[in-house]
Amino acid sequence: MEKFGYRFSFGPWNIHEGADPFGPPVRPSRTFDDKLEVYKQLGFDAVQFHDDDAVPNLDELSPAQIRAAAQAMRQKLSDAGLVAEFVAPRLWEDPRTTDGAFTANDPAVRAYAIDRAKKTMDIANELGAELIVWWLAREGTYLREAKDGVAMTHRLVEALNTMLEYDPHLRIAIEPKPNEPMDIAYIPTMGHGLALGNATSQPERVGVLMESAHAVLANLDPADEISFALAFGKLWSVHLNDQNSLKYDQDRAFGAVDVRRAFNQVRVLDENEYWKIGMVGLDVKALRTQPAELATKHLANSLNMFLRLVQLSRSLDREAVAQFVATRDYDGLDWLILNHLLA
Ligand code: XLS
Ligand code: MG
Repeated sequence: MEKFGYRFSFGPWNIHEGADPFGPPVRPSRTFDDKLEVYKQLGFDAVQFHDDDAVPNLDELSPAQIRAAAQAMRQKLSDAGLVAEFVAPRLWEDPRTTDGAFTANDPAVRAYAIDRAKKTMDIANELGAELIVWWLAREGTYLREAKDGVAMTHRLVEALNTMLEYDPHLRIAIEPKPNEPMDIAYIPTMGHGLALGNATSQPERVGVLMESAHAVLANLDPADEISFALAFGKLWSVHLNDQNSLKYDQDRAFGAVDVRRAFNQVRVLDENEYWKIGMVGLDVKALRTQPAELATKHLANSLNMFLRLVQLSRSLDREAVAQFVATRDYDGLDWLILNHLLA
């Protein structure tokens, strides 16, 4: 498979059982080892981890036990010819974090969140991952009167500072999302993520991860969100997927809803040589109707879509584009692009 120098990743949660808020799992769980086989079969290079994907039940383990478990995972990865792209603290499932983690009103919960994030960094180091991802699932509110928005923003900065101080090397990529599970989240877009990073003690070590569905949920264009972060040298990872308008977070296969929107994400990444910068993460979910034995096609489809779109971006007649732009013939340009995508 010609991958044009790109490296691809996904998380173990992307092979899932199909439960939704209204119904139970529809497919049996697959073991982590079983999932590792899929990575290689489908041509992926790296695994994205939540801290407890790498070290289950880590809250009950000593620091030494955590390190040992992470070392064993690193061995397993290297035996499978894979690497770890990032580790993200899972701060949204523990009963303590019901009302937020870094932005909980209860100081004991905030202390737990920081402690857990430090453990995540230890795990990342043992796995050889260079990146921490901050998906701020419960940092927001259902009621705006419930939290002090100014204080909460400062708390997020303080949490980042504490982490940056705790580990002198790891970089942190903030993954913005405007809603879900919270009604309204504190860091909804790339702009918010970049501003937060810039307010820290070591801005050069804080960047962003752009997820397509999250941008769509914010009613923004994912390619523009990518461009904005790239312009500041801050796009350190992506979660490409798709989303059918402003609904629940769908994590559809990349390009499955809007091929042109997907094309523009790939075009912008490719024009800016993203393959030299970061990995292409595909944060996609199989449709709930998909039978268990067929429930990895969403990953294959997404990877193939990315590669097809790289080819289409590279074969686009750039001179014709320039001509249309020069004459402000944007309807002409529109047809050039549509025709190119339909060809
Ligand atoms: C959210 C992701 C999430 C992060 C990592 O979109 O699925 O798990 O990417 O925490
Ligand atoms: Mg994601």
